[in-house]
Formats: sequence, structure tokens, C-alpha cells
Amino acid sequence: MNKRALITGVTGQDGAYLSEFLLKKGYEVHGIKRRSSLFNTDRIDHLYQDPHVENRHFVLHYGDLTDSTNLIRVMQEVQPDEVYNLGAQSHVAVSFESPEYTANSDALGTLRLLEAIRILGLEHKTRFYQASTSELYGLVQEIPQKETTPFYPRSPYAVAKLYGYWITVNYRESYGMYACNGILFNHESPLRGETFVTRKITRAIARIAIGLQDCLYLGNLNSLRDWGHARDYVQMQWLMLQQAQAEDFVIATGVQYSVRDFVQRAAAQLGITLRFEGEGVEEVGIVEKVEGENLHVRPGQKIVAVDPRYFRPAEVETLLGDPTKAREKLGWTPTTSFDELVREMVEEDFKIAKRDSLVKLAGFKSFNYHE
Ligand code: NDP
Ligand code: GDR
Repeated sequence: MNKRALITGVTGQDGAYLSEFLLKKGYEVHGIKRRSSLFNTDRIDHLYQDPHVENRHFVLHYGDLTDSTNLIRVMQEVQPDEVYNLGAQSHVAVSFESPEYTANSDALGTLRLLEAIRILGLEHKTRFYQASTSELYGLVQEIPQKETTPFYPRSPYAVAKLYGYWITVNYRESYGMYACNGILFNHESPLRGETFVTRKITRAIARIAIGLQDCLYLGNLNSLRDWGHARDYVQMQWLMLQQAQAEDFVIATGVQYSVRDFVQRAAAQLGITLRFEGEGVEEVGIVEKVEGENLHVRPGQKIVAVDPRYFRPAEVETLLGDPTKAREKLGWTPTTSFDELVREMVEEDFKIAKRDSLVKLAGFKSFNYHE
């Protein structure tokens, strides 16, 4: 019998990569998706199987982490061997705007799933993965951060995820459940949501190069992050559920770059050399040299500026992970370098910008988000 997995957040970045990964391993994959007024399955449409087909391996269920009865019903129907709780209001800045909803979905949502497993008597069958985060470290107490580093969350998102972390540990210790936390540092890809900084940068740089946008407005350029590739990281989510005993692991690359570095590397991929000058809210990114062909930028042009709107009430200035435990116990090392990650993201966004430009030339309106 094929193993059965249930994924919350199946329509998100990690949900898409994990579904693909598990399907290749022969799993029957069930995903929980939210009802939305527009289609929200772009990232997994290539995996979709018509409901009229028999023996489907990929099945979607409507649901929401804020709805216990729904979660219990889906859990009962699926009887999963493995649950991956990837669903969350995952945007740190947005969590300051919607703290209560963030707590409901990210903290209580985790509890609801664990309880659903327990209520249905699945605690010795179903293994549980919780998408924990480097945001737990917040105001960092130790550099680099590892499994034993104390937490100091700095946003409603991180505080909600702190509850998710500890309730997962608590159910493991209280009920003998196989439940574990992956403390994942930032991971990105061409599927990353457009309002996270990396994707916002690669999308904007591509659009500026094509002539669809004039300037990229960002918040804290000094912020330091340990960025990996989502494709590498979902493998770890699976591997963590295949061990003899449930344990928590940090997943990171062990290398750190600033937001400013990311912008420069992204521009360089298209043959644009960027120079930053000025300080604080006055800092700007100016084009120094253009080597790429047919680009709509010229030396001296300002294409990056700071907008304090994107500053956060409390910032996480620096994150750097130590993945030694994952390497030693799970035999894992990330395979995608920072430059490869940036290249892949810029290439994909350049293709999308070209397509948008053709749409515009043909007289149709194209989209332009600034968030
Ligand atoms: P995304 O924001 O891309 O995806 C989040 C998913 O959760 C989407 O499918 C979203 O649905 C779904 N969702 C949101 N709210 C609810 C809800 N109330 N009920 C059910 N589903 C909901 O996140 P990622 O894929 O990047 O991240 C996956 C998980 O890992 C998240 O929990 C995130 O907090 C955590 N994490 C992510 C890291 C990263 O760098 N990417 C690092 C560490 C942790 P919809 O598509 O409808 O919006
Ligand atoms: P983060 O990711 O908060 O680390 O959370 P994000 O890409 O949003 O921010 C990273 C850093 O960049 C700074 N920044 C900006 N961020 C955004 N979004 N937009 C901007 O314009 C901008 N300018 C500067 C931020 O201040 C921050 O310091 C992500 C999410 O995926 C979480 O769900 C996950 O838990 C953590 O990564 C690990």
C-alpha cells in the first residue's frame, strides 16, 4: 500500500514542492486548500488530477486551519500516515496588521491538527511535521543559531509559531506521538510569494529591465538572512518523518547575505551593475553599468529606493543557521548555492516580465504590484 500524506498549505510554495516530491516517491497526496473567490491553485495545477479519474494520487479537500470540525473530518477521511502542517499566515509584516488571525491559524491551527489526530485515535499511526521557523530566534541570543539556541520572537507571526513549536513538542512528550519541528531558515524559489523580499526583488528587477516598472521600493536593506532553495528544504521535511525517533532540526545553509546583496546579485544576473549610495531612508540604488542587451535601463538611473512603509515595528536584523545536526543525523547538505538560487529566480521572473510586456504591447493591461 502506498503511504498517504496530508498537507496543509498545499497551494503555497513549500506545499507545491513537497507534493511533487512525495508523488515521485509513490505517495498518495491529499492537500487542504482554502476556498477563495479566484483560483488559488496555480502552483499545483500541473499535479491536478481530474476527480473523475479513478485511483487518483493527488486529491484536494476544501478546508481551513481555523475550522476544527473540518480538520477532524478531513483527517478521518484521509487517515494519513504523515501530516505536514505547512499552512499558515506566513507573512511577518502582515502579522502586525492581523495578529489575531495569525495566532488563530498559525498557533491554534497547529493545536487543532494535533487534537484531530488524538481525537481520532491516530496518535500511533500518524506522524506529524510542524513548519517551524528561524523567526523563533528573532532577537538572536547566539550566532549561528542551532537547535539549542534560546528563542526570542519579534512579531505576532513568530509568537504564534512559538506556540506551534511547543505544542508539537508537548504532544510528542505527552502522548508519545511522532511529532517534530523543522526549524527552517528562509527558503525561496521562483514559486515564492511575490511580497516576500527575494521574489519582490527578482520580479521588480526583471520588470525594470524590460521597461515595465521604474523603481523598486524596499524597507530594511541591512537585514541579513540565510537563504536556501525550497526544493532542497522540502526533502528535509520528509526525511524528518522517516527517522526511528521524532526530533527537531534546524535547516539552513550556514551562509548569510544582506537584502542589499540580494538586489545587487539579482541585477548582476541581467548584466546590470548597481551602486548603493546614501544612508537610511535616503539610500538609493543607482545603475553604474549596463552590459545586458536591449535593457530599458541606463547608467545613472535610480532604480532602488527605501520606503519606510516597509519597515517593521520590530525587526529581525540577522539570522544565520547552523545545520550541523541535520548534516550529521540526516546526512543532509543543501545542493543549491545562493548564486544559483538568485539566477533561477531572476530567469523565471524575466520570462514572466517578457510575457507581460508582450501583453502590454498587444494593448492589454498588465499587472504591477508594489508590496
Ligand atoms: P506560503 O505563504 O507560500 O504558503 C502558505 C500556505 O498556507 C498557502 O497554501 C495558504 O493558502 C495556506 N494558508 C494560509 N492560511 C491558511 C488557513 N487559515 N487555513 C489553511 N491554509 C492556510 O508559505 P511557504 O510555503 O513559504 O511556507 C510554508 C510553511 O513554512 C508556513 O507555515 C511558513 O510559515 C513556514 N516557513 C516558511 C519559511 C520560508 O522561508 N518559506 C521558513 C520557515 C517556515 P493560500 O494559497 O490560499 O493563501
Ligand atoms: P521574513 O521574509 O520576514 O524573513 O519571513 P521577508 O522576505 O518578508 O523579509 C526578509 C527581510 O527583508 C526585509 N525587507 C523586506 N521584506 C519584505 N517582505 N518587503 C520589503 O520590501 C522589504 N525590504 C526589506 C524584511 O524587513 C526582513 O528583514 C520569511 C517568511 O517566509 C516566514 O514565513 C518564515 O518563517 C521566515 O522567512 C523564515
